[in-house]
Amino acid sequence: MTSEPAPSELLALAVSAAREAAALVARGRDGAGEHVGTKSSPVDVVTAVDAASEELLVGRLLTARPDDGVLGEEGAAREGTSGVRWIVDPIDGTVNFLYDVPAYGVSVAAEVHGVVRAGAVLNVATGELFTAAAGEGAWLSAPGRPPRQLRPGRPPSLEQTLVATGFGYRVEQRRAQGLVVAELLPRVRDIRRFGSAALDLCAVAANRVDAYFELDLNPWDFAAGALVAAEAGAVVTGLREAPVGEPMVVAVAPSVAGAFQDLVSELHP
Ligand code: LIP
Repeated sequence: MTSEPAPSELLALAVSAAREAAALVARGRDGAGEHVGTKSSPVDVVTAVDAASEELLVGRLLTARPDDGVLGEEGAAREGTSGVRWIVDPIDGTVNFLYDVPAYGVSVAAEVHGVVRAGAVLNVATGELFTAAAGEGAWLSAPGRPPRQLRPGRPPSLEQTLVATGFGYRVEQRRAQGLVVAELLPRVRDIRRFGSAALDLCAVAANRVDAYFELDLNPWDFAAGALVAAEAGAVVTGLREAPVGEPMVVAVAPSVAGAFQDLVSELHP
């Protein structure tokens, strides 16, 4: 029985692979619109850069750790034998990438026997790197600035809570999600829709928003960002205390966690 790798060792590999993939994504930005396909709907886009980034990530991770498993947004799926599985989003925020909106990231998480133990989210446009290793806190490294440990905010009430959210790609799903936001907006400070679940979760960790919720995400959207938020000290759950991602991801500053979870539950009967 091989011993479990240290979270810090997995994080170092995640960061190294994410940096290489981010450099590839950055090089592909100006030609992003040249090879665009769609997936679940006409607005669920995938570019050739998404696929190339995932291919690079899988290659780097499995070259370094050939017995690991992997799951990626663009189709990478491999069972491993080591107990470690990499969960990767080659570009989270693909629509932002396509429009050159500076909020798209490479997300790499390492799961050990089903529990995420290390995560890295790198905003390609800004160079901001959000990292977390289990039990070691969450950190932000930004170009030209010293690394800082992340902590969520402490909003005093729901009315002072800035909330990020996101929407699916299917019309009926979006109609229902729009109705939820219409009910939620008068009861919180304001809404932000950045377009990347991974960066939304890191925003909670970095006190850039106070809460985030989103339905029907895929594991690659939130695996790394959820660890960053949790290691920063945010409350990270699913809907009504279900496991994260079932069927929703909720991340919220502890000072309003109960009230916000009650509000989200009320709006999703
Ligand atoms: C995106 C998520 C975002 C969600 C978008 C989309 P993608 O992932 O990060 O939170 O609202 O609909 O799913 O497709 O850009 O990798």
